Amino acid sequence: MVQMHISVFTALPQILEGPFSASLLGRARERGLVDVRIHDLRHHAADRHRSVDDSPFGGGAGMVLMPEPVFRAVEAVQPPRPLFLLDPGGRRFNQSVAEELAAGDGFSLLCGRYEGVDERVRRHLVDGELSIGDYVLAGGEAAAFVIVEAVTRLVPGVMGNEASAGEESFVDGLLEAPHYTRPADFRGWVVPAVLRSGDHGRVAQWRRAQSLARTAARRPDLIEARGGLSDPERRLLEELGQAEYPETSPEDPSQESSAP
Ligand code: JF5
Repeated sequence: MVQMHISVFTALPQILEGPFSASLLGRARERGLVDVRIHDLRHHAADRHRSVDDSPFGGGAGMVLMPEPVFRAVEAVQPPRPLFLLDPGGRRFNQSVAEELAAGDGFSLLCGRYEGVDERVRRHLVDGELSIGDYVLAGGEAAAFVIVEAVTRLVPGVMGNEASAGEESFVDGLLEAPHYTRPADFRGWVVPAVLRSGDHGRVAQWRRAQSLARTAARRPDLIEARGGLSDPERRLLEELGQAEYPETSPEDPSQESSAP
């Protein structure tokens, strides 16, 4: 078994402790599949007030994360590299980046706070910067959780069902087909008959068609990114991908919804 090592540096460890201990990730940590460590920057503060922030040179509102506690924490821990600063200006995190990180044996994250992080940290301590999207958070902790969850679920053994992790949205560049569970008729909204047919070949074809139709309708950029549709995909989409409920027909009144 190859354990994945992740270290997260933060001034607010309480934000991450709960999320990292819950659900599949918590279970994976207990089972020793992943080693996720949270490091409190305050423990590495250099003054007796345990300060981690100070006012900006040049003036202005807010506070800046000081270099001293950050350098001291990282130097004391010698965390797995690469070490990434979470910042909206970083490389955009997506499924491909998650796969890259999951292929390695570990990495570390530094959560910014306040108005920003002293530039010396960016220039002389971290190996890169990651962004989870174009919005501003109060701190990097929420972004750290997104990245840790997206990466660790790709580690073999972390997910309950080994097949699931690789079978979803973005793994082949498409959105997922609709999912249904019991009851077969919920308030008059029925499950497409093909999913109850027991014909695994037809189910697989229908799902593929629905994935293509949904992606073409909602995220045409994803279709573009995979180089458009192949001829067989185009035919499949025309045949099965049109309606959300292709099984519904006047010949089959059991499929008709009576809901408004
Ligand atoms: C942060 C100073 C970083 O806001 C973010 C973020 C947005 N997308 N990806 C990351 O990070 C928090 C706050 C203050 C630097």
